[in-house]
Amino acid sequence: MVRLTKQQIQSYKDNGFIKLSNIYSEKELQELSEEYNRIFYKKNNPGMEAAWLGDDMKAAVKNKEYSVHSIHNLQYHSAIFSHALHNPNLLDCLEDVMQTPNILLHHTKAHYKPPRKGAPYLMHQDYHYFPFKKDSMVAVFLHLDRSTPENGGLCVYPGSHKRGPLKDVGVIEKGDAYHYMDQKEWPISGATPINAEFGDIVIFSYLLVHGSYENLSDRPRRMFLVQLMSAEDEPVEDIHKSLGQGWVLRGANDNKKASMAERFLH
Ligand SMILES: O=C(O)CCC(=O)C(=O)O
Repeated sequence: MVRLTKQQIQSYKDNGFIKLSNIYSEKELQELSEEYNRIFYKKNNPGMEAAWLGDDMKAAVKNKEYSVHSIHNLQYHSAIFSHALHNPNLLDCLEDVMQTPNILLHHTKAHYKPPRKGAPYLMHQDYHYFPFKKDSMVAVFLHLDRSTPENGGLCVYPGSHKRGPLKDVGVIEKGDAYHYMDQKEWPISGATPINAEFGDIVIFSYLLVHGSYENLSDRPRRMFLVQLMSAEDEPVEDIHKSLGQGWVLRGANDNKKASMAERFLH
């Protein structure tokens, strides 16, 4: 059982994020790491390219080539990832951070930033991708490599979540929407880097302004991300419907309709 201290909960409230170690065992982390590599290698195809597009991205990388490979909904690819979603230490911490015993899955994804040309993520709030009425949404960012600014690690504007939804200046390119902040107002260079060891997680609010650096180093940067919401919350818009959305990871969802007519809805 891993419960957060009052100070840790307060730090999350003040900063909008918290970094935690020793949530997963060494054995679990090794299994996750090996399975991650196996899946990315076995399923490798050009459709996994997921780096953001647009002029702001080109400017951020000074017109160099950049790339990030992504697989979504990993629990549909391997039981090792479904198992990771049910980790009791993780769910204990999430209960403390989210202040609810009823926790639902929104979606999962993995970003593999290759060495030397790993794409940055411009500073953004996840809110704009999937707004919810009570802003209960958090991300769990599991580091599967030691991460620093050199290999494309995460960075944040601490406390920015308190300002609520901020102006989004993103673009739509080739039919996909990319949501991010005005990069002059919220430059990556002004953000606070989060240095993390293999296995560390960062839990952060979907209102926290965050991004990540280019990977110009000679090592990869792998991450697995789980997005979750409270069962007491509901979406503002009918968007971003991922496989497995609404799966109850802890507690119960008493708002879930039980009629036959709605059995195929998610
Ligand atoms: O992969 C990363 O470094 C950042 C990903 C991210 O911020 C996001 O998907 O919202």
